[in-house]
Amino acid sequence: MRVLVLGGDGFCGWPTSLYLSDKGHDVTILDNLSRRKIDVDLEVESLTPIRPLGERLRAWKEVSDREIGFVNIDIATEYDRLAAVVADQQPDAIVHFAEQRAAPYSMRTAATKRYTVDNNIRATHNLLVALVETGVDAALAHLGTMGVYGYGWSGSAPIPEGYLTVKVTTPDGELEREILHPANPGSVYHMTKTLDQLLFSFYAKNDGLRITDLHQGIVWGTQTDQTARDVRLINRFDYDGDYGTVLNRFLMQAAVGHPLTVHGTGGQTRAFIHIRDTVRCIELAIENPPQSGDRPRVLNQVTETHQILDLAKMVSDTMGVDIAYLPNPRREAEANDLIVTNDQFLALGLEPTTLSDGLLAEGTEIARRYRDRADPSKIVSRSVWRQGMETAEDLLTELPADES
Ligand code: NAD
Ligand code: USQ
Repeated sequence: MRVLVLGGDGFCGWPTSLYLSDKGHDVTILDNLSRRKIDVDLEVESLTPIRPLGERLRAWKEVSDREIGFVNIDIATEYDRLAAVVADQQPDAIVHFAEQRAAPYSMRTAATKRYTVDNNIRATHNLLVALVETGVDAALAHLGTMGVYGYGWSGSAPIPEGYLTVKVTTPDGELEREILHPANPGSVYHMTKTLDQLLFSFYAKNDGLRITDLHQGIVWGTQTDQTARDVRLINRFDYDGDYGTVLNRFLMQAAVGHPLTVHGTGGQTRAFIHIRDTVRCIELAIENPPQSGDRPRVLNQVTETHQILDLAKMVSDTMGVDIAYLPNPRREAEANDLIVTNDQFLALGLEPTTLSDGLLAEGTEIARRYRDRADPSKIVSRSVWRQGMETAEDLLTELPADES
């Protein structure tokens, strides 16, 4: 298949590009490298020493004898170029990762809120319009998020895959309908993913676009079989308070001897998936697209759920670090149940990789190897959901600066 990977320089996009290339697909990355620029603005770097994209691509050619193309393009602002690439490449499939993906970053300032909405919504809409205008019948797989459903809305009822059956009482009796699951975003970032869903519904209905929306949980891990083949292919590992996600943050914090930064009580339950399963799910999604005329297919891309405090205790017990209970910078439920349906991926053949000592050890090993690159002042999350919220600032002096 000819595949365009939008956002192919990112944490999920890079290993996906390599995986699909390894499987014999003809891959072209479209990316504006904005994620690398945000690191510069935040004065932080991936814990792992990621190489410039050109070097990554040359290294991949060397180790695999396969080429991955690259177009440096802003999907959100360069519509004409995007449409020209789509028309020129005539892709069979497009994987859309190209959005600003950090909830704390999206809540940081007025500017980052506006950037997140402008970037994400325009990128998605430009892509949909480009498909309609060029008439290219590519299968589109978009990375959405479990966060569109919100947490705790339906108590202990399992979260379905995208659609909810509702009964409406009318004068003529009871109507049964399947509707998009009510959206209940917890951040400006998550809100953009709920807006994406409406764009997909419209373009699938109006133009027959074939769209799969992957409601992915929190991705953890770093390496895949492909990124591990050469140090120049190493994947990014975000650990800072805006972009680091919780389990990778805990592994890194343990490696540098920083108390584990549990927000609030740690009673929040979230869905997780290892990066190795992310790349496999993308392959399954583009190999099994919906038909033209179908509504968007929604797949919950998750393999397990965990409570944050349980994860912290697990890491604390194995690595001997303390847990710090910090004031929660977010507005979110202190505790929630979460049962998620992921039947469709299981039926398509996904064999879930679940949290295991081996994988945790691998993460810790990477974090230890590169711990000298960590800036301890960037660990605690300072982006707050509302001005005036209590933050961990007061506790910062009590946390060790660096015990590595
Ligand atoms: P990332 O920030 O590492 O990668 C995103 C890539 O998209 C970056 O390389 C960035 O430069 C590029 N990009 C952003 N805006 C662009 C634009 N306008 N034009 C061109 N390129 C642009 O993020 P990630 O962790 O790889 O996440 C990828 C996708 O998966 C996101 O849409 C995210 O919402 C979703 N997702 C991620 C996770 C996770 O835990 N990382 C979980 C669920 C869903
Ligand atoms: N948390 C802590 N301590 C930390 C960091 C986070 O207790 O040091 C808590 C948060 O308060 C939150 C939970 O852990 O309750 C998850 O936070 P996170 O930063 O790991 O994940 P989140 O902000 O939800 O976002 C990440 C990705 C996003 C993706 C989402 C999937 O950055 O792109 O969409 O996971 S999901 O959470 O399923 O919506």
